[in-house]
Amino acid sequence: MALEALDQPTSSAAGGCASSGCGSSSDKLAHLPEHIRAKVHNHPCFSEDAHHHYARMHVAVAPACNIQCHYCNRKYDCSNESRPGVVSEVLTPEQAVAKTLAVAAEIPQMTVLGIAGPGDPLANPERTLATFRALTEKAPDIKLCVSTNGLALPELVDEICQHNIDHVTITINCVDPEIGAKIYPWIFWNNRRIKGVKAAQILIEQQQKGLQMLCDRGVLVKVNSVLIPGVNDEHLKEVSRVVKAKGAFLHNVMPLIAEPEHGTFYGLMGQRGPSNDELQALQEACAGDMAMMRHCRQCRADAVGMLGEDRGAEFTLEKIAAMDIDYAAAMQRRAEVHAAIEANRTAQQQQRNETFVPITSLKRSSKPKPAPLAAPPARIAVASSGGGVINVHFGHAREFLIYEAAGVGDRVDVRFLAARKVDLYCAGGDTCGDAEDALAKTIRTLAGCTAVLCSKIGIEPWDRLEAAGLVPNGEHAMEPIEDAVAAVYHELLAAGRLGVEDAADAPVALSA
Ligand code: CLF
Ligand code: SF4
Repeated sequence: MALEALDQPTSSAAGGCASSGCGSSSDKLAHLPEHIRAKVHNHPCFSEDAHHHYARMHVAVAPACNIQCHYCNRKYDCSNESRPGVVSEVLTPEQAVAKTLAVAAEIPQMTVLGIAGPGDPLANPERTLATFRALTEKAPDIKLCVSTNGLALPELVDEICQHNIDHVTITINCVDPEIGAKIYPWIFWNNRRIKGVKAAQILIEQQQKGLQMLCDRGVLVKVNSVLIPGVNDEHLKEVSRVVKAKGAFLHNVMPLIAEPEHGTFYGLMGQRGPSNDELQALQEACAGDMAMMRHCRQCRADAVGMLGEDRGAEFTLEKIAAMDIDYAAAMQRRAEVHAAIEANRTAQQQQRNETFVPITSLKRSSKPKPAPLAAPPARIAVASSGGGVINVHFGHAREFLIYEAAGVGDRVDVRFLAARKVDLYCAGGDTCGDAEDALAKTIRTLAGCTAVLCSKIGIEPWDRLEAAGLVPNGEHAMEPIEDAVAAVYHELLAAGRLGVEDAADAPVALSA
């Protein structure tokens, strides 16, 4: 089952969108068979559009690991999915089930329960499978998901398939044992520690075997790869080609994060991670072979909430014990919330279609000329906390979503590129004392962007953004992101901010 793409890589919009190719995930997934669409439609990791609307949670039930990665020191969560340097509290399966039911009741848009650490879930099969077993029975409306290094996968595929698990992630950093030996110093295999190229070879064989078995059984497989400059950067294109040929659904290339304070081998030896541009270039290079995930947030092994947020502190064991959960009632409420979300997604799609205005109809000159062919791309940063709309004050943004808009023929293509985390610029109260510094960091994080869209922005950050060459914009609050990005792209073109010298040749702003 090899599939070409998950969401279309771009949507087309012109102050709305072109009548073809834009819109909600239902449209973006239209090329997929119905049973596949049903599996990804509300999975926030497997569908880019779904991540604006639905949440996930992880339960950290798996402490042990059966391999060693050079980007891990085991004090922290498994770095194959998690941002290095965070530590999750290990739960028993019973505690994990109680927590999942509590979160499902309190955050009804949570659709997926994943196990991703803090070690390798399949190196802890009893704990992982006991959790899945109980949740299959008690919360049948929650999708189950697991992330693994793949070493123990082939032996557990049949059992995984019995537990209603439609989504598996395998971290595959290489398909060449020589490269693997530079990433994995050892594995624990058949009660022995095996080192070097031999260890990497076994791991790779197990990963590929497990991938094939899952694909043969119709399970959707996402492949995570950690991009390690100078080690596997060039090689990841080959990885993408190989896993696609086996039937992997999605490839998530994540940046290595290696800091000396994490105490990992790479961190201590000064191995650098990739820059944003290097990561994007590699994603583009792999995208020719298969659909790429670009919205990963490298979550904690106990993350709770929308992908960009973490509400874990609301669900400590103490707080859960004090909750009285009626899950039958919660399921009813969850179904209602999901129906409302779907109605909202459909309405957003309809709005886009109705507001579509082709670039050629927005000319200032009386005689329409063709739009600048391949008008230059612009990166536009967006502050959003979900719902697919611009709804976060600049000073409250913890991350910005980076979109790229480009004029192609008579339309604007809008595509999502990445999420970039920032320090909170304004948390209110006394914490704003450090705002100056945080703002400087935010501006650095937004390097390469032309404009920043948020629901509101103060005068001081407005001036600082302008001084840094960025165009701040708070005029599209609560508008669908892709529509707003397309509209602002028009405005930038009309204002000559995108290198189109003759303003008469540029489309006018939508508001003109
Ligand atoms: Fe969790 Fe992973 Fe399942 Fe998602 S996360 S086990 S597939 S439910 Fe998602 Fe988080 Fe990235 Fe993982 S954003 S780290 S890809
Ligand atoms: Fe660490 Fe995860 Fe690698 Fe195990 S698989 S060594 S927990 S990063």
